[in-house]
Amino acid sequence: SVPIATREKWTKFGVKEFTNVEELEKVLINHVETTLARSMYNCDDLAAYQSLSVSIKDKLTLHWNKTQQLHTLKDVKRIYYLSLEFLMGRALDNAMINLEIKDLARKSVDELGFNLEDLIVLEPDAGLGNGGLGRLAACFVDSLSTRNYPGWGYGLRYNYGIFAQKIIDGYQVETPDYWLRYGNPWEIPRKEIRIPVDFYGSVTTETDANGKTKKVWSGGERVLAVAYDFPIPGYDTTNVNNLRLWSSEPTTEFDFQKFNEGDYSNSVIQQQRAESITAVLYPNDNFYQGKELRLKQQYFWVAASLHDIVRRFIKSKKAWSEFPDMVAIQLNDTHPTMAIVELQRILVDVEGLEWDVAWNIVTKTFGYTNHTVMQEALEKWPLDLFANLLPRHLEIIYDINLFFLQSVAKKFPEERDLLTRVSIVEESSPKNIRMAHLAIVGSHKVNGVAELHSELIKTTIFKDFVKIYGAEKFTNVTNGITPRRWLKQANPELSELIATKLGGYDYLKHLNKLKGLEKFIDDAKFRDQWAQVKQDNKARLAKLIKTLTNIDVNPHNLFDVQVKRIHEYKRQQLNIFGVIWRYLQIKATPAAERAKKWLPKVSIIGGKAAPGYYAAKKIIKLVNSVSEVVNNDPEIGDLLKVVFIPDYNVSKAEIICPASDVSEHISTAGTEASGTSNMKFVLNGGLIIGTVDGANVEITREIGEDQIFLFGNLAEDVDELRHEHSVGKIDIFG
Ligand code: HBZ
Repeated sequence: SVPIATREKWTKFGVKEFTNVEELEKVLINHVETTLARSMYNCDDLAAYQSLSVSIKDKLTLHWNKTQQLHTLKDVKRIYYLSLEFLMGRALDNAMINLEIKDLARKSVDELGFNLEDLIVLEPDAGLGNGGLGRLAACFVDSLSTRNYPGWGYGLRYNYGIFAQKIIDGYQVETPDYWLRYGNPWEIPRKEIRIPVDFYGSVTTETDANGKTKKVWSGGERVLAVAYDFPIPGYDTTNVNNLRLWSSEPTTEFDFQKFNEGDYSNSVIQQQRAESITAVLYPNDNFYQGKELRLKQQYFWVAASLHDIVRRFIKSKKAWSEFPDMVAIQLNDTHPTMAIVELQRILVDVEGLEWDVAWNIVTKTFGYTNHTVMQEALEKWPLDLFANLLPRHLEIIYDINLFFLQSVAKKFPEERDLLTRVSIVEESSPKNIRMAHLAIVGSHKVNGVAELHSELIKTTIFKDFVKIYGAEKFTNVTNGITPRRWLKQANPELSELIATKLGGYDYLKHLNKLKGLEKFIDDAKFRDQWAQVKQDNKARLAKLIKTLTNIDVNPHNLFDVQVKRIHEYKRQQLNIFGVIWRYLQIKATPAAERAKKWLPKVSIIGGKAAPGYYAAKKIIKLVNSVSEVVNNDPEIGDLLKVVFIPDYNVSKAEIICPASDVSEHISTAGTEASGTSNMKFVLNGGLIIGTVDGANVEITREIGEDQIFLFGNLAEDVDELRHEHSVGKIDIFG
């Protein structure tokens, strides 16, 4: 910090944040003329958007500084959420809402000649995630800030987010999403935070003066992790947390041997390889694909984040035994599991702690969240890939496994099969590292994401571990969504209507206050207003559909929506078969009776398929083909319309969720861990057609069975039914 004698000046000239329309106008003009080097003569919407964003980012930065100072001063325990995905969507509208300055901002930009809504839509989505898992991380950081937790997110700053989906001749075509095209006004580049991360190389054993041996890993390739910070505002608080995303850069060390050999351009190309680590988000959801670059991404991110966390702890000059009192690290799925191994490596190899002392600290620090029970989604890294990329880490994994298996053998001496089943190393050929097993062994708690799912992991994939550790290690933390974005931001009319009834917006922090609406159930005026809001939101969606697909839909007809990643287990195929059936039934109905018999309906489907997922892509094509036939059948008219919404993403979800009459959450029971869009739709007053799966179960308990359309088999019966199908006991055509 600066010399004490100079501090008076620092205080006197400290930056003041804007608090009214005029002050914001000044800041805006200042940014246009300096930061953007423009003037009133060439300030277009994009410049106005950028200037407004930087102005608000500045305000957040001041709050950020104070928050971090306070947390350091008070020496609080911090929670770190490690997620390979943060599906943030747009930041501007959300920041204005959380800071409660939207009206102020509207007035300022209006007085300077711009329209706020026109600026908001210029922002590209930060699409650094695939689906539910990534959006959950984004909702969590909002909630951590809102509830005044000292919580940081750690992730990767991909140059390319989830691909943009184009529909050409009914097929999905992927195009790259270079979201940083015009720069990113919401980030604070911390180019001075450059953390070296090593790969490959070899391990040697060294003996020190006291005869103690230690392992030394000399990496063969080094890259730098550079920090970019995203301030995360909370609602109705000045608490601003940090989302730190790492970007890979080459080291400035140069390969002089190559240089001397005259191979200058090749040695530059080598360096460029470093940048490829954070170039692109892997576009799979719920599917494991064992690519080396993906493992590199995982270790790069984990090593940089732990280095940062450990450095912050060391600054506090506390004893290592206090580490778990100051640091909690939550693993979003198995993607960051290497953090367990990396912390053990730092404590043992670098800090010189005894193995058991270190391991005790490690297991107290980590918690692991599981998001799926499906085999094809569980990460298993081939052992030889590991041995090559991270040789020292593999040794540590062997030791972790050895000590773990020894303890199991001691407790269950008669059960040799148990050892094979729970081993971190899968004795297959080739051998694999089972990341979920490593995550369980290295954590003090393991949670599922909805009640049914948390029960299922205990009775299926992690059954053996319940026997070993006891059931208390396995808990449930049902997913949630932030009501700030998914109600106030997505549905301003409804949130205002609710606020007038509940006497303010406190319910946005305490959703149980919505119970207070029950007493207005028979209030005819309130019900009319509610219906009108739904109608307005449907009109807004109809307009979006027209822009995106050129299809005209009547907003007075029933909107039946299914938007989520396309996956066989989510059963968009079941939905579209239902649509085909309905179409044929309408046609089979005598023309004069149709209008009486069939409720006019619009079936809306949207979502991205992983680029290599053949069946999912075929489902998209099928939906588009059905749409083509149905929408152009003059016999059908308005009775049925089928729409595939291209490029479903967070900002489109904000328009779609408030506009459903019914939405579909129809996965085969036992396959959807939780689902979170189900919550978004009901929060906006929509009904659910669903199976008894994921969080549908808890939603049903909250709202009552007569408020939801449940159908289908129970999870516990699915296996047997599947078996009966496969042996031909059930004749599906019979
Ligand atoms: O996580 C989803 C679950 O399918 C959903 O039921 C749950 O609500 C949500 C939040 O808990 N899982 C994913 O979205 N998973 C992925 O996107 C994913 C991405 C990369 C992977 C594996 C899974 O390697």
